[in-house]
Amino acid sequence: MPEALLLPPVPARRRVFFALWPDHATAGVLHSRAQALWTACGGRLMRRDTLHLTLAFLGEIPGAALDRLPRVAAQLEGTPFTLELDRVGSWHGHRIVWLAPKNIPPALTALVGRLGSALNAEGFELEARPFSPHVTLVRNARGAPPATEAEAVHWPVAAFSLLESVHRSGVAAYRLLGTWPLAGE
Ligand code: 2AM
Repeated sequence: MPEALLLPPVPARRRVFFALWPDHATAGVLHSRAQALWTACGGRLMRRDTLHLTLAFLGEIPGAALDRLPRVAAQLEGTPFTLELDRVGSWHGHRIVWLAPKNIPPALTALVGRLGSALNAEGFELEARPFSPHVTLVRNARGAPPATEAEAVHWPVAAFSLLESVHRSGVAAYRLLGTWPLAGE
């Protein structure tokens, strides 16, 4: 059989999004919080290596369009900031349990605004719904989280990333496509 036929097929459409990806220490703290909430609410614990905060969800885009995204990201200006994740909540009848910041840092709002404008200018369509920063910790939970206040998780943010949703042997995973520093305005 020719070698090319043995390679996995390249999907014509790719499911991608920009996100904040936690450093190792922050991911560890988020994971501990996720475990505590999962113990209280049941459902499906998000794996430590999948925890993130979505900035812009592009959905399924043609594979060829993917090449334009690194250029968009590299041109963005932004400043580093610290996220204080101190609010617990749930959506969709408690099925999605998340951690969010009570106060959204202006630098995060500015980054998401610039990213959205730059993506729109490149012809990418984003959802019109307002940005609601959160880290999903548990899915398919069976009950409401026990409290809405949480001791803050301090997340120092100095970069943002482009991710692709992939399925490996039926398990959802994210592939890192690129990371760009918030190097100042
Ligand atoms: P969620 O964690 O609240 O489900 C990969 O799917 C990431 O993109 C997840 O963080 C997910 O948010 C987010 N996402 C999925 N569909 C989305 C949509 N239609 N609009 C905005 N974000 C979405």
